[in-house]
Amino acid sequence: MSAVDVTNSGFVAVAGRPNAGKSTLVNHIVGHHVAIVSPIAQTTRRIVRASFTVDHAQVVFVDLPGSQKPMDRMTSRMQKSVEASFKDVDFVLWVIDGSEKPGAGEEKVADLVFGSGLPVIVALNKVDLTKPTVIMERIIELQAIIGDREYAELVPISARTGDGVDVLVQQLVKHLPEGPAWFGDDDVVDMRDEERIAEYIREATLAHLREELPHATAVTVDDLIDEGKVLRAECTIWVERESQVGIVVGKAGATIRDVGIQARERIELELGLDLHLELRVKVRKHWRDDEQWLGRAGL
Ligand SMILES: Nc1nc2c(ncn2[C@@H]2O[C@H](COP(=O)(O)OP(=O)(O)OP(=O)(O)O)[C@@H](O)[C@H]2O)c(=O)[nH]1
Ligand SMILES: [Mg+2]
Repeated sequence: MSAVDVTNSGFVAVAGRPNAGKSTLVNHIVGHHVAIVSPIAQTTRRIVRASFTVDHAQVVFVDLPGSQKPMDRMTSRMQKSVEASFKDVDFVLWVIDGSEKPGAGEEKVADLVFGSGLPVIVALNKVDLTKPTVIMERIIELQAIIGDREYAELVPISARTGDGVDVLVQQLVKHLPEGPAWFGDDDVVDMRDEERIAEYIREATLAHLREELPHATAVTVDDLIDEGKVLRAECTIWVERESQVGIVVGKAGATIRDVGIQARERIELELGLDLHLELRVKVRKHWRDDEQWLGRAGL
């Protein structure tokens, strides 16, 4: 780790409903595609910690899975990891999809983030999809949900276009306590290569699969072999039923080939290496409810 001259630093839990744009926002601020993103809810399954350093200040973002009612052991573990993460952070950045009227889901997240007892900064996201007059309505609706609970700041932003993100970053930095650099100049994200590879492959499967299938897939890296000029990764895309294997493979192998191409391009770019990627598809019945398997797969 190369030294960074930092006087203020802190950990920020990035919380909110699935699809609010938490990971998109973290990627935008840290300037790297560290967290996978998709239009499908529950994209983030494992917590990603990523750092942003500016003017002697370092913000460590803790990008969380979206908060929602658990449906199986996996989603229940995800929700537990969200609650546990609040113990290790200095404040919460609550990201809200401002293109939708806030409802019962947002009320539950409000209880969660304010229940943490931590200072809360609110980012009203996706303002690129929302007319200025509607943004004002959203803020009023949100204030009704928040009631007399206090938040530190509320900043309208677009994680996609970057609108308002500078203002948000200024607010985050303003609230940082004194502290050292937790991340060096060169390490933006705290994940091992094999975890990142598994994530980028899953991101590519999310881009190519429809409906229920994305939730039924998981990715493991079975072997990473340094072959000198290239890194060879042998990976498995897990599904829950035999009938799903053919869907992931696609006609004459077209789908898995496209998944492989997208994943390899992303991995080579982000990890700065040449990759030889081997993908296979296997069935593991009910893996989403198998605690031991989830633990081993890092979920
Ligand atoms: N138009 C628009 N789309 C956005 C914005 N931010 C995020 N998105 C899109 O919203 C979708 C969800 O984004 P993610 O960053 O994966 O959302 P998330 O909150 O991390 O979702 P989970 O990991 O499932 O909890 C993606 O299709 C993003 O491209 C924004 O500011 N404007
Ligand atoms: Mg996410």
